Amino acid sequence: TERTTDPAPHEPRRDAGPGQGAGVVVVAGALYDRGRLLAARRSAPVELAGRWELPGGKLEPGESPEEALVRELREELGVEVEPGERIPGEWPLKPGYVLRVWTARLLSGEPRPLEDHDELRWLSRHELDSVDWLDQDRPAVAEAALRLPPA
Ligand code: 523
Repeated sequence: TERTTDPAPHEPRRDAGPGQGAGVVVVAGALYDRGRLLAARRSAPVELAGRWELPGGKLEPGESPEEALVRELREELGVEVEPGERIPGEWPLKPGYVLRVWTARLLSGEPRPLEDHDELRWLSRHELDSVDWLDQDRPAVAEAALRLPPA
């Protein structure tokens, strides 16, 4: 069912009742460059700090997931990216939140940890297990690895 009113500006976007929508959608990018995948270490909140993730953030009202991904990676990393395909599946985060992942290709810029992260690493296929990924990101990282383009 379509909402008839927009949520308040800073409310998370929610769809209709139980079983009806995805709740808050968090989009993340499997960002590729020259045969490597970008991993980002979270600096906040405390319970996630130090763990590695595919960078991204919450979908805002009116945005497509691809638009949200481009915006989040620009804000957090200072890069321009081109979204590719959706990695099949979605993974539950905290209650009411799900993670959906798209591949993305680096178009310009060198990623820097501008917001939310304190370290970034480009990982080649054989290095993917060298960081402590957030549990919820692991299945998406495994799928992303299968799609890693050649160097
Ligand atoms: N995750 C997560 N994995 C992952 C991302 C991008 C996010 O588990 N790859 C979780 C972490 C948070 C929630 O999703 O619990 C929202 O992600 P966050 O904080 O990166 O989203 P933002 O940047 O939109 O959030 P605000 O800083 O609150 O705007």
